[in-house]
Amino acid sequence: MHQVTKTGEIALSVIIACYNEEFVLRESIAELIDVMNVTRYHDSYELIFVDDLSKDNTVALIFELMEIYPQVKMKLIRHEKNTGRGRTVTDGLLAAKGRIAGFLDIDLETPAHYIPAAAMEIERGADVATALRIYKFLWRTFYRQILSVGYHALEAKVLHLPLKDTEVGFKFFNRERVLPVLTECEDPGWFWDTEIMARSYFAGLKIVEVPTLFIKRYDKQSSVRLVHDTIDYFQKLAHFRREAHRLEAVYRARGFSPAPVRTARTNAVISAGPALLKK
Ligand SMILES: Nc1nc2c(ncn2[C@@H]2O[C@H](COP(=O)(O)OP(=O)(O)O)[C@@H](O)[C@H]2O)c(=O)[nH]1
Ligand SMILES: [Mg+2]
Repeated sequence: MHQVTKTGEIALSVIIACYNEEFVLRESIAELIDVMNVTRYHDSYELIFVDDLSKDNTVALIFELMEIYPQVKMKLIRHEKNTGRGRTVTDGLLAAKGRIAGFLDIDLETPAHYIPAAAMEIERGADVATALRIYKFLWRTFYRQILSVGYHALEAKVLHLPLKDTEVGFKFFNRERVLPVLTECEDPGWFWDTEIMARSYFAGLKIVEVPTLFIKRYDKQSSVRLVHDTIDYFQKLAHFRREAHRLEAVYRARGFSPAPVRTARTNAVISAGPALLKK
């Protein structure tokens, strides 16, 4: 399944959506590059930074990182207006060159070492490999977990979407297969994550959920405004319902039914590292 990559060709694009990342960027990029360098993609990956008009020193730091790691292919796209996470990731995906392209939140709450596992699923024929967060139980994150479970129960009921974690900031795609779906997505913000997953599902793309350990950080503040963003989400979900049902009807009228969503075996995740190590 693994295709041979010609010298200089990009096999994997990692998009880093940046918004005020000064606090985490240097350490996270070091960790990400450490991971990439031991994979078979060590000489065929690119990092695409998309800055969503950060107010801190993120952009200066990106230029610095470009100098620190001259051997790593890096690109920077800068927004003139703050657009939100969805639009930011989209711009990265549109600029990506890799057969496999995706993004991960650069606070690395879903650690970078799951990238090989996600890439492996795409190499094996999945169109979308998305993280399925496994949380360590903590009272501090309990309300977020409840919200997350509630949201996905609602998604299943309202959108007929059988996915367990659509909102995670860690998704990799077969780039060519997802492009038509990507251009249909409308929401520029957080709801984009639901939209891309729903549209992918109803376009018949093969989705794999990869269980990943989620390590919540307490040394930084979340940019999610819990009450505001939750209300926003529910409104958008209600609004998107009609579109999801339309997509489902169109798809079924063509005689198809959506591909079953698969959960990657956890030991596949563990074995993905060595399997993808460079020779
Ligand atoms: N492009 C863009 N990214 C944002 C914006 N707000 C937050 N993010 C990014 O979205 C990611 C997830 O945010 P985070 O604060 O970690 O949320 P949490 O993990 O859900 O608590 C981080 O990489 C943020 O920098 C925004 O306005 N634009
Ligand atoms: Mg986070």
